[in-house]
Amino acid sequence: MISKAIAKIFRNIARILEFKGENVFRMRAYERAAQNIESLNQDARDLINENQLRLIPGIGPDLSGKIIEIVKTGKLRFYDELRKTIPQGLMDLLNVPSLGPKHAKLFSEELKIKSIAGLKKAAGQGKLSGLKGIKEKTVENILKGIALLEKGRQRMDLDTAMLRADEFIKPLKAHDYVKKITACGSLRRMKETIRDIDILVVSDSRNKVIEAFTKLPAVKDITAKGESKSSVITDEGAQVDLRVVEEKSYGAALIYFTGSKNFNIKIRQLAIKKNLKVNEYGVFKLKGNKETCLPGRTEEEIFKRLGLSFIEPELREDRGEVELAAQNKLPELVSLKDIKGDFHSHSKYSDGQQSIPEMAEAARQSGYTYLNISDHSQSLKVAGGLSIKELKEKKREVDKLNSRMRNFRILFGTEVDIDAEGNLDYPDSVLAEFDVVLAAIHSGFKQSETQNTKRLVSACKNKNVDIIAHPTGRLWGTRDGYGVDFHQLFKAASDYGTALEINGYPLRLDLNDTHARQAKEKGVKLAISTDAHSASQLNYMRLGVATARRGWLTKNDLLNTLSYEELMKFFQK
Ligand code: DGT
Ligand code: CA
Repeated sequence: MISKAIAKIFRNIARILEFKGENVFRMRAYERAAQNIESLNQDARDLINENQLRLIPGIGPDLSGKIIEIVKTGKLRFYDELRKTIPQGLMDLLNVPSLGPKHAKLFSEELKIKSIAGLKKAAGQGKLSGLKGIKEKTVENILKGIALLEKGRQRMDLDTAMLRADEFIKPLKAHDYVKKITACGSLRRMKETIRDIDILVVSDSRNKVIEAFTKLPAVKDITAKGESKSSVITDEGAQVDLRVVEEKSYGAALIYFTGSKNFNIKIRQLAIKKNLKVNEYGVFKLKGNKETCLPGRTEEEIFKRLGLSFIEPELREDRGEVELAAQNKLPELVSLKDIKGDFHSHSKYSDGQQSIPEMAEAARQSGYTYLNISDHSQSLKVAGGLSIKELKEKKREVDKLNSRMRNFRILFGTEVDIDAEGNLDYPDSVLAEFDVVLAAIHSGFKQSETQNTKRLVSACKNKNVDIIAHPTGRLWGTRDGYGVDFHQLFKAASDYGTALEINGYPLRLDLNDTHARQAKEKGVKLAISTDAHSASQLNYMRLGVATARRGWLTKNDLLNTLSYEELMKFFQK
């Protein structure tokens, strides 16, 4: 079980307490604990040490006891009892984005709605609009919320999938009969969301592997158990498929199970042209009715046999990569080791969990040479936006810390809010004082595409703005991005030398792979960042880098690969 599962229970408790109109501080305490646990991003079993638990902000003796109970038993009695105090099915309704507790209560009491399916049906029959305070627009938003929730449940975000895969890969790797083990499928291609996790193992003892796999603590149900493959469901409802192959088929199996399906089709067609056959067992030469198996232990060997240079898994989507590999013209993709710093992080000054020195130390330990601490601006009160007076205090701290540090720079930054008209939340004279300014939309998502594009374009034009953060505003499972005319946005970003962000926060990944690739083609520079609200979230860089790789980006397309001096030159500071 991963810490996200505990966070979910705490968040549900907060929703029930809110629904019941109970002590608002208690509700917030659960909400905050959920946020903090989620951002730890680790296996819950590592969380069982009470002394360490108490170090998490917002976790006192009561909540740490509850965490230990969940880790040990997979359940929380307090939560189970609490759920019994609300009408059945209401918990589901409370989880629908855009459906507040007041409306959930109304529907459950007036229409006796007990499930999301029931809510959908009632909306379809026009039963909701008749109720007090429910307009047509409200119903439309509720239906959108349900669609998002359903979509979100069908697929996991990449970060969750990676953590879940680790719960299988780590313990299996420890067995001496497991010679090789790799995550395949969409996870290896680092797609932004994952339906099921595919794992490939090389072993001479298939039975032992399957037995060990199906007995892992993360397994809740076994849905298939054969000689060389098995499927299980985890306690959080994710499907994990395992395949065991012989050493001699490893390369072929790896290509096949990594996919994508369209990529595989392309590869097979190419093989046919060369009088070869490729499947999950190997490469075969066809001569009349006879097939000879050619060695296919590694992917490299197989690609070579097909006349292709190595194609990185992130590119395998049949988006032109096979054709370029045949000409040996694939771009050299950026990798994590090229990254010199992060442009988007929050400290305790706004809504982050840690102090500036703590964030800086974690960044330094990641091998970075700079970190931009981009706290929110004054209007964003819910996220602790900084007044101009508080900025002065922050600047003093940053200067003091920088004077003591060698080979590392804390960048004095902001994530300045773009208002409904496209104005920025600090005057130009204040913006000019920052090392790096990120501008972002945090409200007015429902404005027209034209207006939102205008807001972003006017931010690009401001000479103090260096990067547009999370340009589309989408949040997986919660809201789609606001409409943006990308053609205009890319043109403005390129004309005014404003970079666009690839935000690596797991539910954002914004820009996504396709838009990042289009931006690059339009001459726009990109900046990968994590939007970290705690030191451990600086790790989201791996997701941002994966998105950049899926967008075909090289070192030269990104600002993160520049040194501090080159960066300041680029930003004209
Ligand atoms: P997902 O699970 O929807 O996030 O995406 P994938 O790509 O992991 O898809 P999945 O789990 O259905 O299959 C894993 C890999 O197996 C896939 O990437 C390619 C291969 N594969 C599955 N079905 C087919 C198929 O019908 N034809 C071919 N050529 N390959 C397939
Ligand atoms: Ca899959």
